[in-house]
Amino acid sequence: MAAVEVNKINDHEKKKKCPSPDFSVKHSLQNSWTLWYSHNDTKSDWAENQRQIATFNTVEDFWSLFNHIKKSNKLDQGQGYALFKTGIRPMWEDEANTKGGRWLINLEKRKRDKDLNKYWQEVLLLLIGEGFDEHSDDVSGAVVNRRVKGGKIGVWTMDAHKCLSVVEIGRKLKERLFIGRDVTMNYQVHLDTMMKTGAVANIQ
Ligand code: MGP
Repeated sequence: MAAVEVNKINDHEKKKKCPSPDFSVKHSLQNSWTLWYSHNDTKSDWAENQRQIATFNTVEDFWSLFNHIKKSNKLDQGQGYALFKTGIRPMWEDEANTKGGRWLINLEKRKRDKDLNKYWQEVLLLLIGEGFDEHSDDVSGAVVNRRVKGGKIGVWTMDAHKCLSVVEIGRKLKERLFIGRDVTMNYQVHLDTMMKTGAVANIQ
């Protein structure tokens, strides 16, 4: 058989075995997520500075959003992003957060410039991929902030009294982000934070 014909048959066989992928098919996430943007404008109320940017529920829509927004370590001082399950506001007062708390990861300035966005991306993948396994339902969202002194990422859990869940979520974060001794990470109960800021009156 002529070489050209053999090649034609091979091409035909390859096409049969490996049909070209259908790029119009999107891959659904278990939850729908909403991205928020915040800025520290002391002239207006804190809640008014939280703005919804977009909502997505597929892997592809997540990446097209993430790849098109400013990187978290390039935000201006006082700005931040939050990603929460759709319907939950990124604030203590939301019903889903009132009993909760957050794992807070603090990065000093130099580490912020180098690693903040890398950590944030990993946290987002943990959230949308339900990477906290059976404890994923206890997570409401996460927040990243760029501050003068450094940067911080908070992973918010819905019930600070669910000790096992809180510990496992923290353990997973440490493991996936390769948190070392140069990064401080601790769990803060929202109610305590609210007491300190005087905001507790708003939810009683
Ligand atoms: P922040 O933005 O979380 O911390 O809270 P920042 O700016 O890094 O400063 P820090 O030194 O306090 O860590 C700053 C302030 O925003 C708080 O003191 C509150 O007044 C307000 N604030 C923050 N959060 C997350 C909330 C919230 O959920 N609800 C309300 N009402 N105010 C909030």
